[in-house]
Amino acid sequence: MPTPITPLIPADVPNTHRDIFLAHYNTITHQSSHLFLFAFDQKIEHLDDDFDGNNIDKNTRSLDALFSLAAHTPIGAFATHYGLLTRYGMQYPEIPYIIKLNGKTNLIPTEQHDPFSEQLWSVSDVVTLQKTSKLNICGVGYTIYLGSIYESDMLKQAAQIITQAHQHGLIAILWIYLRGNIIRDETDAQKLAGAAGLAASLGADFVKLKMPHDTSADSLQRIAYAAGNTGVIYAGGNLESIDTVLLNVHTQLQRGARGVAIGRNIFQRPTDEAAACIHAINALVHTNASLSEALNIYTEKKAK
Ligand code: FBP
Repeated sequence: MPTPITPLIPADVPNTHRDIFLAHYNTITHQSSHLFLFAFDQKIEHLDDDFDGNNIDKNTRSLDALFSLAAHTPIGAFATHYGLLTRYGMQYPEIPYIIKLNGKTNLIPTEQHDPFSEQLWSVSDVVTLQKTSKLNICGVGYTIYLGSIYESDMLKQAAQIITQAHQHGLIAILWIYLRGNIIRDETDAQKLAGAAGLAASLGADFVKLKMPHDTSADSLQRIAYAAGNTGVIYAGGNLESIDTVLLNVHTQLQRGARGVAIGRNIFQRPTDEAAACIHAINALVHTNASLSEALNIYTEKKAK
């Protein structure tokens, strides 16, 4: 297991909801305080770009196949938009869910207009859905584009969502991307450390960031320190070889990250490889496996 970290129950979680918060936290972290999110918000964020094309396996076109993959593999939680959950969640009630509450497409380039990702659903929508559906909804997610001229609007929405989520015993996760016409480098370690500290200041339980281009121990540890007791998890990015994916995850975890949030590097592979990839990442994130152990797990699971 990774070094145990006592789960922190934020002060804005009422006494009546502390056990519920802890149960959600332990579910999505497999009681390790480390988080493996299967990120699946791309249907809004990238429209159909990630679901068809060269090197993208055809199974990726089936939403049922993707929910089924999440249901039958050891992910920490499946992060998806509220609308998709209402359409597929009841068929896959065993999945722990994180519901993304805002979103925007990739049609308008940043050079033309700074990004603003508007809130589309509220925490109270989530709480109502949780009560009526009895689905295993463990938390909510929200994206901020730091450096956009609209960042103050997104900061306010994020702050309100985190507070309301905690009041209902839900985990709050921020996706923070450095993006806007003043941002020259989305992977600058100093600014990413700033984003990590900002997430802590808003009260987030986890913050998802892009990996800095400087992946030295100093750089990644600086970001982890800046986040304090908010867990830093890193995004996956474009499809890469399995060796590269597992090496990146291993390096991030060794250098202070508390997990990963990966989408395309899982779902763009054929189903057997995607499942094997999830098993290998789970071993790294939740059970502290070595890189060679994770690679062996991948090979064994793929062969089955
Ligand atoms: P991937 O692993 O597919 O990169 O997903 C991680 C993610 O953060 C998604 O949650 C999100 O849709 C996407 O990356 C955003 O990427 P972009 O930098 O293109 O906006």
